[in-house]
Amino acid sequence: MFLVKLGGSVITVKSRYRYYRPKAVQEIIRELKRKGEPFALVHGGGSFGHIKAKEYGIPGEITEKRKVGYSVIHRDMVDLNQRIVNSLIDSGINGVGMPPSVFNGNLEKISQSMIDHMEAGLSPISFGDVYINSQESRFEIVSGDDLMLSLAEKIRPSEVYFLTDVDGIYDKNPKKHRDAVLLKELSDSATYEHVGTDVTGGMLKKANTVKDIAKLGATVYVLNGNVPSRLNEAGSKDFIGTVVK
Ligand code: ATP
Ligand code: IP8
Repeated sequence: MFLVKLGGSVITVKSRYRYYRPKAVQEIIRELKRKGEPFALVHGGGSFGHIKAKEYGIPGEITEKRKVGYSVIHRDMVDLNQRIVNSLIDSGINGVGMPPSVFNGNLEKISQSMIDHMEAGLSPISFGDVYINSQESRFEIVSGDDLMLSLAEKIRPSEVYFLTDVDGIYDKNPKKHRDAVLLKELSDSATYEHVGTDVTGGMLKKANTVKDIAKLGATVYVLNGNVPSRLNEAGSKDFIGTVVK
């Protein structure tokens, strides 16, 4: 049993609103299937989530403008989720989309429902989403990385995979610095640059989440989702990516 986060940078083009990358998703699913074990998936928002979240100022207090934003972002995220569910079903996997907003972003409840689905032989796929914080009259965002941590706490998987559009975690942003070095293991001196429209914390948040999941006893692999064959090389000496134990 393993967990996978499909990064928004792989499944969408982050700078182009609602630009989906179906072939990238299909190729990842093919490799996941080859592993031959049950799995749960989480995906990020990419350009279906972050662009409108920034435009409408979500997270934030409930206002008329943000109500429009909430509705649009949730619609777009469910749309992205269902495109991936379609690819899973077309590949013979019993994928089931699970929107966190229906659980008011309660990580414990979402994770439990995902576990129930896995126990019934299904492959749940949840995602970063908007949700209502009714006590504080706010609209919030739960990130896919938060969900991954919560799920790992409950499921205690032996292996967890984070797929992004770069080879792993570098000592600095490889898209800005040509001399960036890929870290085979995490180092505390690494620096992280924020992607323009990202409202949830980017690679810095991911690096911290990865460390927290590894502390639970899992081996965490951060790898390039555009080269999904690496999913099946994890654990070998030829693996290209960052490994955190
Ligand atoms: P989403 O949150 O939408 O799911 P994601 O999980 O795909 O996105 P991002 O938050 O986009 O991941 O993080 C990947 C990006 O982080 C890379 O495209 C890279 O430019 C940037 N980045 C910044 N600093 C670093 C670093 N030190 N190492 C690796 N990537 C970095
Ligand atoms: O991309 C955020 O999830 P993430 C989702 O995993 C939204 O951080 C709605 C912006």
